[in-house]
This record gives sequence, structure tokens and C-alpha cells, in this order.
Amino acid sequence: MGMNRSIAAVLLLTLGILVCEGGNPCCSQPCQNRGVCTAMGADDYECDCTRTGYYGQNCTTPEFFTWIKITLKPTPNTVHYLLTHFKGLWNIINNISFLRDAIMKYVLTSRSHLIDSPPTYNADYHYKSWESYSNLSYYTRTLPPVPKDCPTPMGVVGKKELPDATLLAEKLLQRRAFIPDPQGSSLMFAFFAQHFTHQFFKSDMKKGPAFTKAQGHGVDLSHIYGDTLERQHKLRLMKDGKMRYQVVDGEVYPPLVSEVGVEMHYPPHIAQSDRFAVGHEAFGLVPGLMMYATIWLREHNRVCDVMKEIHPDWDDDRLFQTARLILIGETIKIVIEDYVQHLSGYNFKLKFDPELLFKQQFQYQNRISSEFNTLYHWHPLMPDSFLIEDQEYNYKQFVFNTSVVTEHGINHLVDSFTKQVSGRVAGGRNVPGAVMYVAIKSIENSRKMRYQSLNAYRKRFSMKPYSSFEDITGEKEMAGLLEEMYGHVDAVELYPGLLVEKPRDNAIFGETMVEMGAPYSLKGLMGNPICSPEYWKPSTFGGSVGYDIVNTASLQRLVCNNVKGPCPVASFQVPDVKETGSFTINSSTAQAVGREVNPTVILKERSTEL
Ligand code: ACD
Repeated sequence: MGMNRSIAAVLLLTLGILVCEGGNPCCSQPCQNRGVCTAMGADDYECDCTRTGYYGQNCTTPEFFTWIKITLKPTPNTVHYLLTHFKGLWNIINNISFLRDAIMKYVLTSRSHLIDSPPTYNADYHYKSWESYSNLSYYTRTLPPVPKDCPTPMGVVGKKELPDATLLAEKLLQRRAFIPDPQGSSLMFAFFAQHFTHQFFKSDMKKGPAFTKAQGHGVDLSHIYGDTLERQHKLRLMKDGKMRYQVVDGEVYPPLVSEVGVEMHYPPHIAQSDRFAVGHEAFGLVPGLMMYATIWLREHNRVCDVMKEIHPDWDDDRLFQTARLILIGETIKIVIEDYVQHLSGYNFKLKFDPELLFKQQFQYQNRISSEFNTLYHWHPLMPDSFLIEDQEYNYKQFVFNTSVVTEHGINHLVDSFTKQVSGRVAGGRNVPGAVMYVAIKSIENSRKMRYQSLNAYRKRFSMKPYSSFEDITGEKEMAGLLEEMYGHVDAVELYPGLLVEKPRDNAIFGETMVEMGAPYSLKGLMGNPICSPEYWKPSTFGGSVGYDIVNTASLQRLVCNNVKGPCPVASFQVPDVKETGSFTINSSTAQAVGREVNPTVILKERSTEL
């Protein structure tokens, strides 16, 4: 079997080089295992295998230690199986701190080593250059673009023309009937994903899809504070470190555009009194985004109050800057321990502890890559309609309807979004009609940026390439359509591939989404400067009180600290799918969050457990 595969690979490579005769010999991607291909004229190439652990003309022969490593290394699916089963064993491991730390350290290092840091390519540079390293207005690229002079869009395999993007999306991506996420991700999860990622995915469409306006390239909370100093200053109260706000029905909400004068994207029919102004200019788009913007605004001002109490002598700017660092820390803690924890489905308990990396080789820097942006187009998460209290909103009624936020209030929004399930991302045919245009654009933009194939990315992220169309989808019908459209399994594009990929058992994603998404995520989160040895100490966060706020942050606590009255259950997983006993908002949870949790919700959740 292995032998057959090697012969096939050699044949394919030879074929590639032959096909490319007179063209670009790198089109056939002859260099394996992350070796770098350089064309030497029209019919020769050189593979640079330096530090890949492999040698030979195409970097295919493993060095001794590499051979041992690859022989012993379990497949990603085996590791995933181990992590998502054996709950009893994991419960023990989770409570033995040196074991938990050792496993978490391994997760962080093994994942982040897959990301080039410093970054290398961009859409216009397929070779290393100072320009692509230093120009922050580009997303970086994990794999260089397919050379322009190749026989086919994916190099040498597949058809000369890619399938029509709209047709492809309609046949394979568009929802027929809503498929709920078997992991039970809630809309609270979906809107968090949208809100949180828009700080670093902010394509500059005036320049093109390869460019970004978010030049912090990571968790800088520019979606809360604005992506320029000018915008930040307009949103700041300039007193006690706080952000500007307004009070509606006794509760704090973002200020109005008419008061602060920052640009926001609202269609003309939105009343002036409903035009909230927040860090990200597009967050008027859906109430879920404005809900999170409101929660974080309240959190910022709450943290400023806490800091002011401890440091009455601090000026406005010191309070503001310190609160921002605290909120960055809270965000990373919530993302790792609530958000990624939920998404992973692991019984192993993930841990946010920057000290785990202090003795490791790790670069505290990050550059957002274009492929990360593309893979994060999780539009299948969106439901068919939105249920808030006893009202149902269709897309037309929901989009740009910021008055939903003040009419229902944060309390009810959190409650409703926690109870509504999101759609499954992988497995195909789950993109709602209303957002199909985004899926089509993702395909078109990936083509403009000359992305390599799904299989090329699988190899880059240490996965075995798919061997057939059925191997991708795990079924026959969509596999047949893929074959008709692409002709060769190595020609299937990244984004459609990710969305039609067979999901793992009872999971939201297939293998490729996780194996690519996790390295980008963990590198981006832990590469933040606040995780570096000189920053990760209490003084950075205004002392032990601020440091504690970071180290005890959770989604539930964030909500409870920022709503009036009994706080609703806030969860990235809808309560119904939780296993018995795993979702008890009981008195100890309430105590932990330091707040009363809505008793009616508690009752309801408990009853589902019984
Ligand atoms: C692991 C941990 C589990 C990973 C599980 C799923 C990962 C899949 C996609 C990405 C998920 C979340 C993204 C979260 C944060 C992005 C942060 C970016 C910061 C710049 O097995 O490794």
C-alpha cells in the first residue's frame, strides 16, 4: 500500500515535471515535507530541504530521527479520538497538575511549530522578501501562491478551468434543510466567533482580498477600541480611563454616532437614535455583534472602576491602557478555556497559562494569514431565523436591527442566544441562502489569491492528502459532483473542501479544519505580547487584582459582571445537549461568578438533566 503510494507520487511528480516542460517546474510542487522549490530555468528545479528533517532531490527521504518520529506518531484522528473519549481517565489527568501542564505544553508547542514565525510569503511574493515580511497591510500566506505560469489553476493537475463558483456553491454548499451542530454550539458561540475574529480579519477590499486593515495581526481588541488612534480617542470618555456610553432604560449601551462622530456602516433607513458607535465600523450588522460590543464596553468601564479604586492617583490614560491589557487577557482566557474548549470537544481541560511556554522556543509575534481568514468563514453556523424571547426574526428583520439590543436588553439576548443551536460547519450543504454570497466570494477571492489545493494544505499541516473524492466527503453523491467539477482529487480547492469534508463523529468540523485552525489559533493567542515573560506578571495588569480578573475570566462571569439583576446562563453550548451533570448552574457556580444566576434558567437546565 505504502509502496504503491510512493510509486504513484513519483509518477505524479515526473508527470508534473513533464507537463511543465518549458513552463515552471515548481508548478508540480515537487518538493515534499515543507521543502522549498526554486525553479532553475524552465526545466529544472531545486528543493531546499534545510531543517525539514528530510533529504533527497524532493525532500522525501526521512533522516533517522524523523523516521522514528513519523513511525511512532499517531494520526490526528487517533489523537482526536483519545482526547474526546475516556472521560473518566481525563477527569483524573485534569486534576494532576503536572500532567495537565505537560499535555497543554505539548498542545501549544506542537501546534504553533506549524506556523512560520516570522512570517514568510504573501499573495504577491512566493519567495522570501523583506517586502513581504515588513508590509503589514498584507495577510501573510502559509503556502505561496500557485505560480502564474502553470498549466492549470492548481499547478499541473485538474482541469484548465475551475468550476463556476456560484454553481459549485449552489450544488455543494447551499443549505437544503438546517443541519444542527451535533456539538450543540449555541448562537452565543456563533456571535462570539464573529465578534472576536473581526478584530483581526478585516480585509481591505479597496486594495483586494490579500490586504488587511487590521494591522495589529492578533488579539488587540481593535474591534472594541477602534483600529486607529483617532477612532479610539473619539470613543473614549477621557475621564477615569472609560469609554463613552449612553444610558437607555437605566442600562449602559454604546454611544450614538451623532454624539461621537465616528464612521459606522448603517443603511440609510436606520434611525439616528439606533446608530450605535463602537470600535468596529461594521458591528451594526447584526444584534449579536452589538450585544457583545455592549458587554465588552461595560466590562471595560467596570474594570476602570476597579482600577481607579486601587489607584486613585492614576490618570485617565493609565487607567485606559491598563484596562485594555486586562481585557486582552480576559479575552484570551475565555477563548482558550471556554471557546476552543467547547469547539474541541476534548475531555482534556485546556489551560491558559503563558508560563508553560517560558522555557520553550517560541516567538511572541503573530501575523494573520489569509488562509486562516478563509477557513474561518463559518457561515453554516447561522440558523434559518433568530429566536429572541418569544419573537422570531428572519434575516431581513434581524440584519442592521440595532433596536433589538435595547428592546430586549442584554439579559434576554444572552438567554435566547444560549438556547438556540447553530448549524454544523462541515459535511456540506449548510450555508443559509441569505449568506451564500459570502461563500461565493470566498471561493472567488481564494482564486484571485491563487491558493494551492486542499491536499497541498493537508500536506503542509502534516496530514495525509485525500486519496479520492469519497475520501473527502465520506459519501458518494457530493463526491461525484466534486469529481465532475474538479477532475482530480488534488485539484479540489481549500474552502469548498473544508465545507464538504466529512465531519468527525458527532463533531462540527472535519479533520482539516481543526488541524489547520488550531495552529493558527494557538499561535495567535499565545504569541500575544501579554503572554511574554516581561508582560505576564501582575504589575502589567495594575497589580494582583487586575491579574486575578484575567486569570478568573470566563464567559459566564463576563456576562454576570455586566448585567443588572439575576444573570442568565451564558454558554457556548446549548444546555439541552449537555450531558447530565456537566451543566449545573448551581450555587457554587453562582458563588464562583460572584453573582446570582437566573433561578428560572437554573430550574429549566436542571430539569433537562433529570
Ligand atoms: C488543539 C486545540 C483544539 C482545537 C480545536 C479546534 C480548532 C479549530 C479551529 C480554530 C478554533 C478557534 C479559533 C480561536 C481563536 C483564534 C485566535 C486567533 C488569534 C489571532 O487541539 O490544538
